[in-house]
Amino acid sequence: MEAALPNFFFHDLHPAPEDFHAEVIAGLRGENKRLPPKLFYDEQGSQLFDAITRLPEYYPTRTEIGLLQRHGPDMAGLVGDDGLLLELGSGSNIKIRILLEALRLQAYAPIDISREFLRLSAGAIAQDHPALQVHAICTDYSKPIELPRCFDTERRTVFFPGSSIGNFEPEQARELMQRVAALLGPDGRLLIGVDLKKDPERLHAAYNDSQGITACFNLNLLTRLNRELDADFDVSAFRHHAFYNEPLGRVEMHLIATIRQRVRVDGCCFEFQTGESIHTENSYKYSVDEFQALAAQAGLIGEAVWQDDDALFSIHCLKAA
Ligand code: AVI
Repeated sequence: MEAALPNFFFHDLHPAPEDFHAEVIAGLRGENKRLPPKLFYDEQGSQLFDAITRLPEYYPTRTEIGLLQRHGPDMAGLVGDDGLLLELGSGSNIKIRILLEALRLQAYAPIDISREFLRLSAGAIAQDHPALQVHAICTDYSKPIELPRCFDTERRTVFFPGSSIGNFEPEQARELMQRVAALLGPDGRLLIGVDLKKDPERLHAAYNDSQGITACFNLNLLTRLNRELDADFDVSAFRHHAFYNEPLGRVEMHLIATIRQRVRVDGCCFEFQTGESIHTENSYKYSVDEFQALAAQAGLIGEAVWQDDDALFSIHCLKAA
């Protein structure tokens, strides 16, 4: 733990590269090859994701920001004063800056797997809010989180924006929300952004942008494996593929091998046929009722839900049942 400013603390619990190794090898060994989406977020991947959030086709970020601007005071009323707010997958800090205008917090704990990105964005919040204790935690929040001991505040809010919950399989999403419910305690609230089901064409455009930034984001995963896991992917021999799988209610992202090839990852060998895919991400879309039913299975009940006029995106406020 190090202090850059008197109110800024950085807790580095980043998983070691060996922790990724087993997941990557197991994912590529299966009959249907897959890689976990959390691997997107190295420094370059976080910057590419930031660029995605500004694309004209990618409506979720600006729509969620609009909801926070419009309903921030109502959210603050439900969350209450002087508590701790944990943000899962904090990334860049645009959304929390809007909430901080409305909330009166004692402490803010952004949690993200991308170390330098987190250090910079959380440090900037600490600088601009000298009365706020900022405890940045670099870790994989898809696993159970050990909170530093300084977090004994009674009132806890978890802010989980961006519809990152949609990147989990519904069963894993339920487990994650169950862990969040235990963290919240009786007075806590979960404020969670959830992308809504909508016209498939709009979804297709959001994940197949005309500038090709989403394609770069997807392909960067292979560059990362080359660098960090001693792999030898020829990145130019794969292409981005994304589509809405309507029966399953999710956008799927894949990397498709354009030629037959053999790749080595950390000494292990993998064969690819032409057209074979590595499934890199699912992004589930939920109606308000579907999401509330999932949250109920995790022991959370809805207190309020906000959505934009075009019904593109929702923010739910949930509390322990
Ligand atoms: C972070 N997550 C919610 C994004 C999404 O929309 O599923 C990641 C993303 N993938 C492609 N574009 C954006």
